[in-house]
Parts: sequence; C-alpha cells; structure tokens
Amino acid sequence: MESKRAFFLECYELGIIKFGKFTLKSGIESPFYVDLRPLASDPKILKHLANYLLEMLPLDNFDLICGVPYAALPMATAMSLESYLPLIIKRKEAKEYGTKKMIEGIFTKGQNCLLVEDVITSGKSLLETIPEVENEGITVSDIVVVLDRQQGGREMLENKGYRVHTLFTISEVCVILKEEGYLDDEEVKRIQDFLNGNVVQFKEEKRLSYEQKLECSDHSVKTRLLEIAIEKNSNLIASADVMTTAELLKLADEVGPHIVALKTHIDILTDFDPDATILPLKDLAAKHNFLLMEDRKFADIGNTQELQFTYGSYKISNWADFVTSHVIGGYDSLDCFRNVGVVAIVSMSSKGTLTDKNYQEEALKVAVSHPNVIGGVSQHEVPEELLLFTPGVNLADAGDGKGQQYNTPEHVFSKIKTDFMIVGRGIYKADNPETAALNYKIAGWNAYLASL
Ligand code: S5P
Repeated sequence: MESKRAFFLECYELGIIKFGKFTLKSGIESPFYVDLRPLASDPKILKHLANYLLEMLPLDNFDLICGVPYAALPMATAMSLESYLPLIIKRKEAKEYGTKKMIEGIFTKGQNCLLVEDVITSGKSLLETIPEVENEGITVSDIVVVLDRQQGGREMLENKGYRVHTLFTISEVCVILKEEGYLDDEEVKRIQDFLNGNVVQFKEEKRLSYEQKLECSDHSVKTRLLEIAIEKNSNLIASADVMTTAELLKLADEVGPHIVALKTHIDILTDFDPDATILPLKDLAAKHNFLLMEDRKFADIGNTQELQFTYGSYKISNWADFVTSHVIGGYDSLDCFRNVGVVAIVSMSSKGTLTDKNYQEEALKVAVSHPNVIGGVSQHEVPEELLLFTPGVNLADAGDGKGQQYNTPEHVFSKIKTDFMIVGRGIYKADNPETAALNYKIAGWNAYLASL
C-alpha cells in the first residue's frame, strides 16, 4: 500500500475536510468541517481505508464488527469483507414493529465486537452506541476511528477503559496539508487555537495513592500489600505459570526483589510437594518480602470451596496470603476464606468472557460488602475501597492468539486506575526474567506516579 500520507492526500481530494467558518451541531463555530461520507463513494479508497484500519488492530481479539451509523457503516462493511470479521448492524432507532431489535445480524452473547467510527469529537455518540451494543450481551473493548478531532473524546473513552485506535488526528492532517501548500501558517494557527479552546474537558477523578489506601485499610493482607508497594516502589505481581517446582523457585528468586506478590496456579505444577515446593517458596517470599497469591479462582458453593481451600493436595489455606475467587456462588460462599485476603473476579481479560456489565455490577456489590474481600480482578475501574488487580498486561504483545487481550502499564494505571498489574508471560517467558521484572516494575511505578 502507498504511504499513509499519500493515502490521506487522496482522501483529501474527495473534499472530506473544508476550512473556513462552520457552525457545528453544538452551536460552536469551527474553522474546519469534516465529513468522511464521500470516502464510501470511491471503492478503491474505501478498500484501502479498510485495510489501513485493520492493520492497526489486534484482529484475533474480535468476533464481530459494527459501524456507528451512518458514516461508518460502509467502512465497517468494507473492513468485514477484507478481514472476514462478521458484521452486525446497529440501528439508529429501534424498529417500531416486529422484533424492536437495536442490533441486527447474527451474534451470540459474550462475543467481542470492534466498533468503527468515522470521526471522534467529544465521544458522545460513541458513548450512546456502546451501551446499546453491550445491552445485547456483546462486549466492546476496542474502537477504531478514522479521524480524531482532538477535542477530548478519545481521552474520555480511554478513561472509561476502552482502547481507541485512530488513523489520523486533525493536527497530523494540518501538518500534511501545510507542507503540501493547502494551508498557510495563519490557518494552521487558527485551527490550533480553536482546538486548544475547545477540548471537552472530562473531569478525571483523582485516584487514591497507596498511602491514602493504606490509611483506610481494614484488612491485614491489604495493609501488607500496600506497605510492600510503598517500600519497594512496585505495583507488580508476577504470574508464575510454570510447570515445575524448580522453575517456580528459580523465578521467585529472580523476580522476588521487584514484586509485591507472586501469583501462582499451584495446580499447574507437575511435581508439587508440600515440603519441596511450599517451604522454599515461603522462604523466598520472606527473603524478598513479597506475598503469595494463589490464583485458584474458586467458583463453587461455600462448603466445597472451604474443602478445596483447606484440604486436598495443595492445602492452600496453609500458605497463601491471598486467593482469587469468583463470586458466582454468592456472598456466603466467601465466608470460608478466613485469615487470607480474597480478590474477587469481577471481569475477565479474555475474549468472549461472560462477565458483562450486569455481572460486573452484581459481583462488585458482593465484593465491596464482604469483609474478606480486599479487591477485585477487573479490566474496568472499581470502587476505591477495593484494590484493583489487572492482568492482561504486556509491553510487547496485543494478544496471545488464545483469547488473551493485552494492555500496556500506562493504560491500566491511568485509564482504569488499577493498583496492581499482573504480568505472566511478559516476565517468565522473557530471556532474562529478572531484567524483564525490573522493566515492568519501573514501567508500572512510573505509570502509577503519572496517574496521581
Ligand atoms: O481475567 C483474568 C484474570 C486472571 S487472574 N485474566 C488473566 O489473564 N488472569 C491470569 O493472569 C491468568 O490466569 C494468568 O495466570 C495471568 C496472565 O498471564 P499472561 O501470561 O497472559 O500475562
């Protein structure tokens, strides 16, 4: 394909941006007007556009694609034809007869849908569209936009936990047009002044610092975690999804100095032994001052969970400082986790997860009210009385081809205000796990400081 710049100039020839004085829907006078609808009338350009947009995206993560009506409908259709992602259609208004459906097409609950938008300004129309899609049980994690008018919409959506991918920004476009002689300095300045004065400010609520969370901690494990974070300048939890005791202990010793907790899936080990595995692991935890988080994800009735927690081969209650548990068994099912902290699974990072909006709301009600719960695992913001733990963090990849969806440390700390990031393969699969842990620790801590 030609360069992005050459492609933009071809689009520009179709008259998609006009400069002058325009009164917008909101009543504001703007020095430019964007209308991307002409792009659909040039099949070659539309096809190229579809491919440029698709190139930016982790396509494995999506099951469906949907355009925000009307301008993005042909774009989403072209992207569907190029990628074979099935298209669904969002109506502007529900049908007055028959099914009254808002979303047309073939889909099932739990599928993840990529939203396509032509232009983003304040992000308001996307904010109206997203719940209509989510109400059908479809999840939305990513939005792809052709042109960002840079008036706050992107930040607002990212702040709500959505990933926004944009092909062009208005500033970038102005630079190209100026260099090509279509705009003079004065016009560019007028546009810049307009943009500076017309950013729709969303009030970003301040996050609480670890010190502030520590002050109101009402659980000993929560207190210890926060103290370690402050002491080590770290918010990193390494996930040790390895298969042998030797690998587990080696990893724990290497990454130990940089982490607040080591997360285990103890049932992955092929050679688990209470003495040979747990005793040295506890010694390493003491040596490097980190906690042990067993990611058992309990999901049963209280009595069964109590047995799984206390007995069996792993005797988790003997050694874990905190455990993860689904809350699907209801409030009382968490009573059995005495003397440990519980991290409730509120939403999952995998494609097709069934933890939709409604589930998350109900899970949070249990989590905030149960005294054993110290926090939640989620990809979205949680009430500040809970600690937020976020997996699905990787500096190098966007996904793993098996449904995992990754974000950067910057995204999880600033956009969803997480407290602790969980990194697995980014560390234990690295050539040098110790250096990788240190790099993640620094990236996580800097992202946290920047989000204060
Ligand atoms: O929603 C979730 C919840 C968890 S606890 N998504 C996750 O990926 N996890 C866990 O975090 C998962 O079981 C794995 O142990 C770790 C992520 O590993 P990575 O290799 O993908 O970083």
